[in-house]
Amino acid sequence: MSETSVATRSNVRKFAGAPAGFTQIRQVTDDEVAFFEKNGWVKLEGLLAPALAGELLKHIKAVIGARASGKDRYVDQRAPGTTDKNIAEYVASTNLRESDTFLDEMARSYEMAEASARLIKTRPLRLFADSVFHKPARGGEGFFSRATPWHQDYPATPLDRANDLQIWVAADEITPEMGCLQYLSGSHKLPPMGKGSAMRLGDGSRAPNGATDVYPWLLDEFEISPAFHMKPGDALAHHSLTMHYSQENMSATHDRWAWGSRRMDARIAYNGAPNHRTDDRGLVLDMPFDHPDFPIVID
Ligand SMILES: O=C(O)CCC(=O)C(=O)O
Ligand SMILES: [Fe+2]
Repeated sequence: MSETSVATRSNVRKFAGAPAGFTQIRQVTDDEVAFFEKNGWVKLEGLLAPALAGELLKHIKAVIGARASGKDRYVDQRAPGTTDKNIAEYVASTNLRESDTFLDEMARSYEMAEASARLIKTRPLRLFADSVFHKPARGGEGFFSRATPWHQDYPATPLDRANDLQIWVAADEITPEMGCLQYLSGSHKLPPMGKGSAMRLGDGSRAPNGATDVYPWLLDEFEISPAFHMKPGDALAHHSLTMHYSQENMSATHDRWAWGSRRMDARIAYNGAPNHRTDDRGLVLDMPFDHPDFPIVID
């Protein structure tokens, strides 16, 4: 842990105003907020104007390309010595904002923060992380081409309480067969039910479908939301306790490109669980993420 990464009074970034100029991001409506409250997810059609989605796609492809080629050292820095290809790919898919100013500004933008604050009715909010969700066209070997098993986001993160949400933006067109995110509507009222990677069958092997293999009653209790046809700039938002999954990308020709960013109640404290997004950044157990890497994005 480097001296400079430790959160001290002098290096804590207070809310200094979010990057301006993301006027191509619209605000959420009262109906969308009500839908989110009831279902734990909501579709935000045209959250980003198509031109901004195009810009987003350009930037995420550039970062992923640079990380895959090794030109960008992010994976070495965040997960030194990793030899597991899946872990390397997973780490490479997170915090693109740390390699790209445009993505950093978009992740910290007032507009994304305001949309998030309205949906979870919480202020102030901090940025937790951003991620790219790239499912290469069918035939891709990668871990992420496959179906994403049913999971909640909260259990995999070192947050001491579940009051945060992800906004998942289609950076390019995503047809239903390309693996749109789908939800168990209303499942945000569930307690945390285990990490996705901890979902095991009785014989100890990985549960291929995730939480619904271990708790099949979930599928009786909750309805699965449709696989939407997402236009570039359409978004889905979900609470960190909402169960979600996506099927594999069945397209033979089109990669699925989505960009997620996650904002949390700024009062949430660090619980110390290992996570490559937070390890060795100088976070303090049972204290808020009062650290420049987790900036307040709205007060
Ligand atoms: O894009 C996917 O398939 C998974 C996304 C996801 O799990 C999330 O946004 O939390
Ligand atoms: Fe997730």
